[in-house]
Amino acid sequence: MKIVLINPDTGRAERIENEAAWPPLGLLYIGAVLQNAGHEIKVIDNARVQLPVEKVVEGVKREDPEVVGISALTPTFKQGVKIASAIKTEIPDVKIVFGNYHATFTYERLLTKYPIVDYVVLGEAEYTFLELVDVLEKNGEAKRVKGIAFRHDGEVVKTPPKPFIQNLDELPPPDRTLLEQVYHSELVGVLGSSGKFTTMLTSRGCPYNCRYCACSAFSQRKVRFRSPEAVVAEMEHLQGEGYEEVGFVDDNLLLDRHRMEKICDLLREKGIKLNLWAEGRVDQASREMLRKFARVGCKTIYFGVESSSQKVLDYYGKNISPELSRKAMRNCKEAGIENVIGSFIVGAPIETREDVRRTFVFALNLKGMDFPQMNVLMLSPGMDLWDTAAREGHLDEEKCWEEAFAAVSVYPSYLKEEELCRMIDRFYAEFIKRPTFLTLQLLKTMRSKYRLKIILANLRARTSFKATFRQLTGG
Ligand code: B12
Ligand code: SF4
Repeated sequence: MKIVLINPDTGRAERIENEAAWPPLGLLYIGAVLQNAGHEIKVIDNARVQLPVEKVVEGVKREDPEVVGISALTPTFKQGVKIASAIKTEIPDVKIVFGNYHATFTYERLLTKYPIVDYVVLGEAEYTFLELVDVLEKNGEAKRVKGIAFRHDGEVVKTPPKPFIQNLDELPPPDRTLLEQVYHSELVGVLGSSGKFTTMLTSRGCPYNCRYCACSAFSQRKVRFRSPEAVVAEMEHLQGEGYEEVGFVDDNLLLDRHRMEKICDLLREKGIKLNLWAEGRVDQASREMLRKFARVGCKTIYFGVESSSQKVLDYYGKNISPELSRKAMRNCKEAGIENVIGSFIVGAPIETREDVRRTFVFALNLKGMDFPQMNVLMLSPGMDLWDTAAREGHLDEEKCWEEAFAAVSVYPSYLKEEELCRMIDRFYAEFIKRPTFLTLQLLKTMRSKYRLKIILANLRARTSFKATFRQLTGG
């Protein structure tokens, strides 16, 4: 069958941070599995190419597919529906299938409100989508496919859940040739990678239960690991394909320290030289593992620091302390990781202005951290804080299910979203304009071939550091 898979844009003029920066890896996994079964696949990453709806539809019409799959995260859901409706108008017989986080958590309302959507694939989709396509091809009964939802006699029907893929090594690697564009990770308008960039994963799932994160519900806290050998074989292949930089997008990459060390050992043995990006928890930042990771090319690591207030960390269900964050940053510095980013979340309903300020002061003084990423706590379906808000009557799901909302606009809170955003703008300006920060980062950049290469890439692409600096400093 001919199948088009679409990663929609947000449809908003102002781009969400990083929206176009990283490839839609889920679609590339699905595409690889469907292709192996003989189907013909076209992927449109509209988050990247940002075409207007009519142009996307034109592209789809040219392919004349029997099935169109739409990836729906909360920020891209409404645009996904717009694109799907326009496609259905032009190709009425096409089957429209929605998947990914937002579709999985809202399938019932989605299928009730939007008759143009025929099926929702719930959760991990490679084999479920394949089975659904087979059933559609043979005019079989959809109810035999596990892990989907659809309308039947005016009712939304959900089939029994599909078990998770236990052996991730059996999956074919994601087919990155399905994307026409070259990706360079992008940060606030400047290129953030030294060369050709892609993402990959070494595991799926997370056993933790942070209340602001949908990964635990999506993976039902079940973790599955790829073997280090399979991970390294994929990286060797990527190097052979000319990739220079790889970002790991696992839910919880550093969970098993010994497995990480094994991956690093194998990368070293094979002489693989890629620049690597990773995300991790501060309680999984062992110095020995980080040392090995830095030695095999880990250049950038994001740590979820979240807050300097234990009260707020406990509210988030994060199970860490500010002291652990300090230690993780120290360990990264000692291990020689070049870019250490602390990711923070402010705007918990229980957080006062003073709490937020204390977190800013903490970030300003966090030794070893190169840059902070300060986020406002947003709620979307699938998160515990979303479910709690609905249960406690702070949020009417019937009206709100299609969008994300700042927690302070939902729960009774001390602060308003606009004030938080203003505080964050001022914080960035203060952070960046400190002479100590500027001097240290300048020195680090002058000593780092990697950073200099990124600057060169930006000069070649004529991006504007000035505009980014102005945006970050509000000036
Ligand atoms: C990499 C990443 C990004 C990248 C790229 C996103 C992309 N194009 O996939 C960047 C940096 C751009 C990004 C940005 C944002 N992200 Co993000 N991101 C991730 C991350 C870490 C990994 C995604 C990934 O590649 N996973 C690996 C693949 C294999 O899994 P997958 O995408 O889930 O795909 C599987 C299924 O979902 C399903 N599926 C996926 N697509 C489709 C389509 C169809 C048709 C079907 C049937 C099935 C299906 O099948 C796939 C294979 O099993 C996830 C968290 C996570 N660990 O998953 C968060 C996550 C997806 N991001 C999230 C958020 C909130 C954001 C931002 C809003 C952050 C921000 N404030 O700016 C933006 C929004 C960008 C946008 N345009 O929507 C949330 C989404 C929550 C939600 N309810 O939608 C997540 C889940 C993180 C979280 N903790 O909650 N993100
Ligand atoms: S924030 Fe990280 S550790 Fe917490 S549940 Fe999400 S993926 Fe797991």
